[in-house]
Parts: sequence; C-alpha cells; structure tokens
Amino acid sequence: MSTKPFTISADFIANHNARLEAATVEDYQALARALARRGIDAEKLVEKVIAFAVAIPTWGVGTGGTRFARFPGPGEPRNIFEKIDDCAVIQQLARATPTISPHIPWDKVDDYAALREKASAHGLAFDAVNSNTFQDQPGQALSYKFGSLSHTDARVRAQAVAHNVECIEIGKKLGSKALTVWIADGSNFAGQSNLTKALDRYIAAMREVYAALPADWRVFLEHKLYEPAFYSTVISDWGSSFAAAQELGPKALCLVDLGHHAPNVNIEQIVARLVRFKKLAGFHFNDSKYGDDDLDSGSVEPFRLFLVFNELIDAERRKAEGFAPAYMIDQSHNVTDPIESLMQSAIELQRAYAQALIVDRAALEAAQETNDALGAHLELKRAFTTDVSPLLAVARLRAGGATAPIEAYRASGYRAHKAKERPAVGGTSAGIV
Ligand code: RM4
Ligand code: MN
Ligand code: MN
Repeated sequence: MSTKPFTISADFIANHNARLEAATVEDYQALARALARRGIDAEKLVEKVIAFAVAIPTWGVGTGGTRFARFPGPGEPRNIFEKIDDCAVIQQLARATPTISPHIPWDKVDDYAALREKASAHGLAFDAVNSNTFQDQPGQALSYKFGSLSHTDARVRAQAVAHNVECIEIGKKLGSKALTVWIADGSNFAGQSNLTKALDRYIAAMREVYAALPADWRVFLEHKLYEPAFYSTVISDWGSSFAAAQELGPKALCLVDLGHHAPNVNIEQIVARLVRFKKLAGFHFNDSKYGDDDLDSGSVEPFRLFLVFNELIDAERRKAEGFAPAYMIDQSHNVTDPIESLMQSAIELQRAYAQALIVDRAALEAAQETNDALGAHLELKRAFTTDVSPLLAVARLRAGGATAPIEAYRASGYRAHKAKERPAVGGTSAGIV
C-alpha cells in the first residue's frame, strides 16, 4: 500500500470537542461546586489526573485469544511499528498512556533506534520490558516445556538467563529502566517437582539476571498463582515474590498483576504490605471474575480497583519510602476492538485514581482511630460513588485529547481504514497467553 497510512487529524478532534464542549463544561462546573463544598479543589484534581500515566502493553493492541481459538479483528497491527501507531491513537484520544511496555521476542526488530524514534515521533516512550521464557521460539536451542529459570537442566537456565539479559540490552536501546520477569515454571503433578529446589534454582538464575541490571534499572518479579502450571507454580504468590526480591536485593521489586491471585484474595492488602516493605514494583492492571481473565480494567470489580488506588494514595500522602509504582495494563481483548478497550481501561484507572484522591483522609483516619467502622466505610463509599466523569473529560480536553474518546474513535473510521491498509495476517505470536 503506497498511500500514507490514515491518521486521526487534530481538526477532527477539535470538531468533536467543540460539539460536546458546552455540556462538558457545565457538568464539570457542577461537580467542581459539589467538591468545593467538601473542601476539594477540582482544579488541583484535574492537574493530578492529567499527570496520571499508565503504560500500554504492545501485545494488548492485537486481538488476544484463548486456549480454544483466536478470532482476529479487522486491521490488526502486523508488527511492532503498527502496534505503535495504535498505541499513538490511544494516547492521542485518551491522553493517559504516554508509554509502551514491549514484550520480547514478540517485539524484536533489527533497528531499535528506529523503533525508539518512531515512538518518540508519536510522543511515546518505552516502559518496562517484558521477557518471555514461557514459550519456545522458532530455532531455539533448548525447550522451556519443563521450565526456564528454574529448569532442572543448567543449560536451559543459562538460556533463560541469556534471554533476560538480552531483554535488558534491548531495553537500554529503547530507553526503558525496568525488566519484568514472569515465568510459567511450575508443575502439573504432585511429586513432579521438588518445590524447594525449584525455588533455589530460580533465585540463583535471577541473581545472574540481577547482576546484569544497569545501576538505574529495576527488575519486577511478577507472581501468578497458576496457569499454565496447574499443580504448583514457582513464583505463585506475593510471599514467594517478596522473599525472592528480598534475597536478590534493592533493585528487585514485586509486580502485582490483578488477575494473578486466588479468588477473593484481598489484593489491596497485598498492595499495602508491599508498600510497607518497600517492595511494590507496580501493576499489571486488568480485571477478572475467575482467574487470569485479563478482562478490561474496572469492568468486573471497580470497587476493588478503587480500593487498590486508595492504598496507593494513602502511601503517596504519607510519602512512603521508596514508593514509585509503575503502572501498566495487561489485558487480552477477545470480543472488543483493543483500541477501544485500552482507552476505556485507561479511563477507568484514572477514575479509580481520582476517586481515591477525593477520599477525606482526615475524616477516614478519625473514624478508624475511634473504631467507627461504618463511618470509615462511608468515607470510602462517598468517594467511590462520586461521579468524576466530567473531571476526567476536562482533564482529557486540557491535555489535548478527545472529550469522549470511544465516540470520537468510532466516528473517525480509524479501524476501517486500517482494515484496508493492513491486509489480514494469520495468528499473532501474542495469541494464546
Ligand atoms: C502472563 C503474565 C505476563 C504477560 C503474559 C502475556 O499471564 O500476565 O505479565 O506478559 O501473560
Ligand atoms: Mn501480567
Ligand atoms: Mn497474566
């Protein structure tokens, strides 16, 4: 295709905004007045929301897939460069996602300077690099079928270490400052694996990865309860992750993927604990009903998301030492347009953030200190039930985005254009995970 790829013009967004402006401003002013009665400065909140940023996962802009099938959508990005184009649209319209989290080797290219240049031309930068030792790649010498960093065979462990070191090298070229390591290592049968030795091998291998980190880099250890291993997983929970991070050293922190816990686990308390022990790396945001469902953030349990942010704001307010969490989305979009899902998810994260910011912390603390259980709960509920949508819209507008990102995106015809420009390819490597 020789014609220039379609982009959404600034004029188009300006027209969209002009049409909605009067109603947006009216709603915002009403909200600002209501907040002022509670002693809250809406303008300051808008500034905070504008500064909020969450990274887009490159694998999230393609259609995901389940273990049964993948149903590709029209105009899917066929490579990392096209993925960046889609990430740029998400940022152009919703203005909450200035960074991209790449996955290696899915996003491997020959020329990383060109990749970085392409992203920065769109105003985008690179966040944490994700390594992948949960799949075998074409031409790979040794298989990860029975594990990677914790494999019984030292040669497989060495190969997995080398891959992670390569990810650091790639990340350096892209301007990243962190490596995220999630391993699928575990076992399917009682007795299959020595639970103690497997963890020992993992920590020893991670020490080598850790040693390759530049001074200003961090490594994020991502735990996950189960899947693909169904009897035991080496880094199954925040306790294993924390202990490993502790043994590795100060550059190792624990990453919380919201879908990686047992059902009904109190994730916000895990967050509070990791903050307390100065080991919270950040998040892979998504939502779930049963397991690692990778559903859109805030679509199943928005109150839980709010409670997570409540802990984060609590930590921020009391200037918790070492508190600098990295925010990333990790979702799999199977029945929606990924661009729409990612914009909506970013907005839901901003919403939870803004709602957590308007909790009356003094009143909450007073209720907690006097054991007023319901009073304390109502302080949270008051914030959670406040509709901050107009504030989010104004933040988007002031940041140069679209008032109603999904509406604008649909009206732009972006996907239809891409469907023509990007003739369908088969499954992407980002499919069945
Ligand atoms: C895993 C985990 C990792 C992600 C892969 C694709 O379940 O969430 O973060 O990189 O899926
Ligand atoms: Mn994840
Ligand atoms: Mn996951």
